[in-house]
Amino acid sequence: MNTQEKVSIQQLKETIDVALQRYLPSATTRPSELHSAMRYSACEGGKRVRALLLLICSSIYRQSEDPLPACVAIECVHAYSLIHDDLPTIDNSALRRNKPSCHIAFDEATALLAGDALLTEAFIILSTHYAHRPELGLYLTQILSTTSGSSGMIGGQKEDIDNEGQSIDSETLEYIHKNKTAKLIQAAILMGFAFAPKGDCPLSSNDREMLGYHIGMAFQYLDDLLDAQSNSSILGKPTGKDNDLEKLTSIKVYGLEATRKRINQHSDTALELLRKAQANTALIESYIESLRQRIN
Ligand code: GRG
Repeated sequence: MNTQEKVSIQQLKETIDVALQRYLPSATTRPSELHSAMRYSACEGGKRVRALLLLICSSIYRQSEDPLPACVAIECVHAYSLIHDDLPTIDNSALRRNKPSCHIAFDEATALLAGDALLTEAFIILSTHYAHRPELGLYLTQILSTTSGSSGMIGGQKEDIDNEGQSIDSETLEYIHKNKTAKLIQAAILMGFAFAPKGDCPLSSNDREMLGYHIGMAFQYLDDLLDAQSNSSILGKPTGKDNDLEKLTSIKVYGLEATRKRINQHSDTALELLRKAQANTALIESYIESLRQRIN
C-alpha cells in the first residue's frame, strides 16, 4: 500500500469511527449502562475491516446515497458477535481489542443484552436511514440478516462449538470458516456495491459473491495463523485459545505452511476477480493486499 492509500484508509476508518459515535444511542440515554456497554464494544478499537470493505466498494462510483449508516450497521452486527463469542458460555475470553471483554467490564447479563441490542440496532439503522430508498434498504437488510443468521454467521458458530475436540475434517472446517467469518465479509462487499448507480456495478452478482467469499476465507485462515503464532499484546485478544478449546482450525487440518498457501490463493483469486472489473479498483486491491499482510 503506498502512502496516499494508507492515508486514505486511515481517513475512511476515522470517518467510520465518527459515524459509529453518531448513530449509536448516547451513553446518557436510559438505560445508560446498556448503552454504555454497546458503545464500549462497538465504538472503541477494532480494525473496521467490514465497514472499510463496504465503504471502499461503495466509493468506486459517485453514489447518491450515504453508505455510512450501512457501515455502522455491519459493525454493530460484528460487535454483537464478538461480545457473545467472548461470553463464558461460548469462548470465555476476558480480553478483546486490548481491553476487558464486555462481560468483564460490565457483567454477563449486560453483555448479553448489549449484544442483542447491537444486533437489533443494525436493523433500526438500515430501516430508518434508507426508508426513502425502500429497495436499497430492503436489499441491505436481506443481505445483512441472511449472512448473519442461522445459515450464515450463527450457523458457522454453532458448528464451530459442536466440533470442539472432534477429529480433523476439512469439509466441516470449510463450512465453519465460510459461514462464521466469510459470510459477514461477503455482506460487506455486496452491501458496498449496492450503492453503485443502477446497472453500473463493475462486477456480476456471482463475481461479487465470490470476491467476498475469497476475502473472507483468506481473513479467517490468517486469523487461525495469528492465533497460533502471535501474542496477545499484538492481537489485543488471548492467543492459543483455539488450541485450548480444541477448536477445528486450519492449523490442525492443514498445518502452518499450507494455511499460509491458502491465504495467498484466496487473496490472489480475490485480486484476479477485481482486475476483471472495468473500474478503478486500486484502493480495494491494495486494501486486500494489506489484509493478507496484517499482523493483528
Ligand atoms: C448467540 C451466544 C451467541 C453467540 C453467537 C454469532 C456469534 C456468537 C459469533 C460469531 C462468530 C465470530 C465471533 C466469528 C469471529 C470472526 C473473526 C475473525 C473475528 C475477528 O474479527 P476482526 O479481526 O476483529 O475484524 P476487530 O476487533 O478488528 O473488529
